[in-house]
Amino acid sequence: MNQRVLSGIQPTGSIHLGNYLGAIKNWVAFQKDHDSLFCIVNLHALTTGFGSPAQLREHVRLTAACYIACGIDPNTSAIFAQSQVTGHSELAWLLGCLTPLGWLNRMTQFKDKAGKHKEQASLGLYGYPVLMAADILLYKATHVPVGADQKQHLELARDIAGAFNAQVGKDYFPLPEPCIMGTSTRVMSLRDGTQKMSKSDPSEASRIHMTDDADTIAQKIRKAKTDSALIPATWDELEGRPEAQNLVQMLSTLENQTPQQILNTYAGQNFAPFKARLIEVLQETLNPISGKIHELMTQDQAFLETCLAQGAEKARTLATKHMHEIHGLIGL
Ligand code: AQP
Repeated sequence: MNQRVLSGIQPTGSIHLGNYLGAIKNWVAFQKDHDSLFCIVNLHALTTGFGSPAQLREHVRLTAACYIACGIDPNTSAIFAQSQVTGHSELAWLLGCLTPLGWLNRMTQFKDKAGKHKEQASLGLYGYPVLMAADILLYKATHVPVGADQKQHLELARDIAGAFNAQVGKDYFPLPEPCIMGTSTRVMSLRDGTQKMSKSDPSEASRIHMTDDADTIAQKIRKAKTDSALIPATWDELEGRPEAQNLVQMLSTLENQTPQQILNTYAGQNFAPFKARLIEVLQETLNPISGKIHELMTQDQAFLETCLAQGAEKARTLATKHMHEIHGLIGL
């Protein structure tokens, strides 16, 4: 069977370091030897309500620019907006008809996002994981590189694929493999080490954007919350110090070292020299990326539009073939 990779990011703001280390960095590695599709999930972005149409379009372009600047090659991987392939929403409906409410009721992301106002939350937010399953299964993707926060949704996608296969009496959908890789599968907020770094956090200081300039990176890392204890010699001694754990994991991923190797270098010191190195390595990694994003957004909008159109065309061809087969299996 063909190995195929699909993943995506919501165009809900500027891509941050968590998106990069948890997802995009791994996509770049996968695209070398896998048929790859990288979606900009603008339908998912509507699950918390409609915003400004102009801003949504701009965020789709910004996300595409970010994918390319981070190393996704639009000549080999399809980069496209989810809304440009109607199969995503159609398959979400069909899969929704097979998904028991009991499965959806277990989803922690819905509980977190809906909070105390569950009755006011939209059907879209509730059905978010079914749309995500459709994104993956529409292309019969076999591998889905994501951050740790998406693990539960991917398990659901596998269950839904299994339910469809059982219903039609055929192993039509491959069961997609979650690929949660590396030491930064869950990058935490710079202000609160118990919260995930996320685009929707109201505090800009909680995250590093891929578009941040060198000074902004330095300021955010200098202000990043730590504690007054020294850096210990072993990982176990970081127990109960979530901010310190987060920064050690971040540096270890960026330096391609294990967290223990980082601790070996900085054990017994305060966070000043550690943070100085983290700033340096973040600037080295992000400066070329932010420069490329800026160039694409200011001088190369036509190129971005062409990449998105070509990516959508490639995705649509595959989706149309699969939707035709799915119609046949169901009797539509
Ligand atoms: N903090 C993170 N650490 C590691 N991986 C992460 N991902 C997201 N945050 C982290 C991974 O990035 C991909 C896209 O996720 P997303 O579009 O849902 O990103 P977000 O920044 O979490 O988006 P929002 O709009 O701010 O949503 P909420 O408020 O729900 O967090 C996924 O592979 C994800 O795992």
